[in-house]
Amino acid sequence: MPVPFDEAGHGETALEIDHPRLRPDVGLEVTIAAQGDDAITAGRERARLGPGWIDGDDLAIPEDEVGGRNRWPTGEGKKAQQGPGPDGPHLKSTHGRQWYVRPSQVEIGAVTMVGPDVFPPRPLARPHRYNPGPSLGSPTARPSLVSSLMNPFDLTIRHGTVVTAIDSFRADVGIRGGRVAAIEETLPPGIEDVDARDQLVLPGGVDSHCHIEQLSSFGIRCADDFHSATVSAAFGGTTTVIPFCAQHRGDALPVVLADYAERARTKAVIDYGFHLIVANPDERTLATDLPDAIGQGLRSFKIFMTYERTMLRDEQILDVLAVARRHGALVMVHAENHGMISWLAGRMTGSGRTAPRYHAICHTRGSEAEAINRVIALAELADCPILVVHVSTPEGIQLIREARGRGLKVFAETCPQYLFLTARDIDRPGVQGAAFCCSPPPRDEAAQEACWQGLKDGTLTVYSSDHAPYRMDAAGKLPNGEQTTFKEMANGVPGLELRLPLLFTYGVGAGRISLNEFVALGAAKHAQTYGCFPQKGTIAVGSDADIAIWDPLREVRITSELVHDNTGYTPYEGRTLHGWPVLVFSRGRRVVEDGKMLGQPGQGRFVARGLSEAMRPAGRHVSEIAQLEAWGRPLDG
Ligand code: DUC
Ligand code: ZN
Ligand code: ZN
Repeated sequence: MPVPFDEAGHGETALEIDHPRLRPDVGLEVTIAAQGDDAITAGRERARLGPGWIDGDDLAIPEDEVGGRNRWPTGEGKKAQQGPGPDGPHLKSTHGRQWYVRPSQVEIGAVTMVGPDVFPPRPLARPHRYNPGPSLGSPTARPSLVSSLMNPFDLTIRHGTVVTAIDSFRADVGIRGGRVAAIEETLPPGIEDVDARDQLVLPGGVDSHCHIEQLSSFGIRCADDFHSATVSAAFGGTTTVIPFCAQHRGDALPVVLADYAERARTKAVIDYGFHLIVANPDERTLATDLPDAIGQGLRSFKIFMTYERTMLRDEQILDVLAVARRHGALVMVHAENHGMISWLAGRMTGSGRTAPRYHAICHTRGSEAEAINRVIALAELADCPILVVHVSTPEGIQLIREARGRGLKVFAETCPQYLFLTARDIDRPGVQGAAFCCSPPPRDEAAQEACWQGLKDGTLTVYSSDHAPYRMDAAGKLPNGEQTTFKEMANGVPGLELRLPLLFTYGVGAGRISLNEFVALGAAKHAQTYGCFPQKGTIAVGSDADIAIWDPLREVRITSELVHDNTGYTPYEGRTLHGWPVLVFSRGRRVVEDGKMLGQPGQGRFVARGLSEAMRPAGRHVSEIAQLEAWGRPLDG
C-alpha cells in the first residue's frame, strides 16, 4: 500500500488496520520502506498495543519534527493507537521513522500479528537482572536506610525513551548506589530527578580501542593523558574506555602494567579497562605475565603484524594465540603486511616522495588483505578467537565474512576514519595531510560503503575510535617541521569525543542503522566482546548507571575549540552534526551537563573484565591437529 508524502516531506504515514485478532496484548509488525530523493529507509516496525488507547502524544513525534533533511524524530517515532472502533477492535499506527530526506513514498509491506510473548507485559524493562557478584566491587555512596525509605533512589531519570541494543521503550530509570535499581513505566521520585522528556536515555558508550598516555615505540607520548582523554570521551557520551598498556621490546609486562594503572588511577573521570600490547613475547611473558594479567582482568592483547619495533613473527603470533586460548583472552590484531609497506615506502622516500599522501600509497589494500588472510589462518591453526582492529578495506571485510561463514571466531572493528574520511583528506598541501594520517589509512567511498555494510551485517563487530592523539607540532606529528616525511609522522587521529555523535548523525540520522544498532555498535558489543557486559554497555537492573542522555535534535557545528582532547585539531572540522549527548552519568554521578565537566580526576575506576563468549575457542581443529588428537598425542601432549 503506497503512502504518498507531501512535497515538503512533512506528514505522517498512517496505517489503519482492522483485524479480527487484534487484542490489547497482541503486537503488530509492519514492514516499511520509504523512498526519497537519495535515500531509502527500510525496516520492520513493531507497534506495541496496551489496553485501551495509548496516549498518542506519548509515542508521537510532533508533525513538524518529521521529515526534512537532517531532521529526525525522537526514538522509534511510532504512533500507535488502539481502541474499540465502531466496528470492533481497530488499530491505527502512524509511523515516522528516521527519514532524513523527504520521502516521496512510503511502502507498507507485510503486516503480521505477533503474539504476547514478543511484547511482554509492562513494565517494559527487559528482564535483565544480574547479580554483579563480588568482583565488581562495592557500589559507591549507598544511601542510608532512612533516606532509602524516603527516597528509594538517589536519582530518577524520568519520561525518557530508554534504548538498549535490543529494545526501545518509555520508562523511568531509578538509580541507587551507582547502579540501575529499577526500570519501570513510572517510578517514585529520587533524591534527584532528571526530566528526559523528548530525549533518549542510552547506555554510556564503551570505546574499546583508544590510545591514552601511551608511549610509542619511537618514544613519543600521546597528546592525551588519562584526564584529558576521559574528559573528551565523556563529552562525547562515552563512559568506559579500554586503552592499551604498551609493552616494548625488553619491557617486563608487570612494570608496564603498574605504570599505566597508576597514571589512570589518579586522572580518569570515567571507568576504564586495559588491553596489553604484546611486543616482547618471551618465555616469562608467555608463561607468567600474560596469565597473571588475565587473572587481574586484562583479558585482551593487541599484537602487530607490522612496524619494525612491535611486529611479531608468525611463530610468535601463534605463541600469543596459544596463551590466549588456554587462559581465556581475546587477541586483537593490527593486520597489515610489513614487507609490502616498507618496500613501497623505501621506493617512495628514495625518490623524494615524502609528503603525507604517500603514506596512503604505501599502505595498500592488498597489504591489509594479506595480513588478515594470514592471521585468520594462524587463528584457525591455534583454534583461538581473534578480533581484527581498524579494518578499512572491502577485501579485508570479505575475508572476515568468509571466515565467519566457515564458523571461525573472527571478530572485527572499524572506526570513524574509515566511514567519514578518505585518502583525499590526506592529500593536502605541505604536511597538512599529516592530520589525517593513520594506519591503515582512510580509503575511498567504496571502502566506506563496505564498512557500513560490514557494520550492518555483523561482519564488523564493534565501532571504536582508535583515538591516537598527536599534535600537529614538533612534539607530535611533525618532529622535523615542514620537512617531516610521512615515515616520521606519528600515526593516528583523534576520535574519542566525536565517535558517537558522528555515528548518530551519519548512521541513525541517515537511516543507515537503527538506534538499537547504534547502542550495539557503540557500547553493548564492546562490553560483550571484551567481557564487561552487562556491567557496562546496557541499561538493565544491576548494571552500572553509566547513562548518556541524548538530545536527538541538538545541532552542533564541529570545531577544534569545541573538542576537549589535547591534539588541538579535529579531522571533522566544520561538519554539522545532529544529535548530541547533553547529560552524562558515570555510575550515577553527573560527569557532563550543559557543556560543563563535573567529573573529578580519579573518580574513574578500573574495570576488571571476565571471560566472554567471544573469547571461548570454537573448539574446531584443523585436520592435522585433529589427527594428533585421534592418535592420542594432542598438540600439547
Ligand atoms: N594502530 C593503531 O591501532 N592505532 C594507531 C596507529 C596504529 O598503527
Ligand atoms: Zn593498530
Ligand atoms: Zn590503535
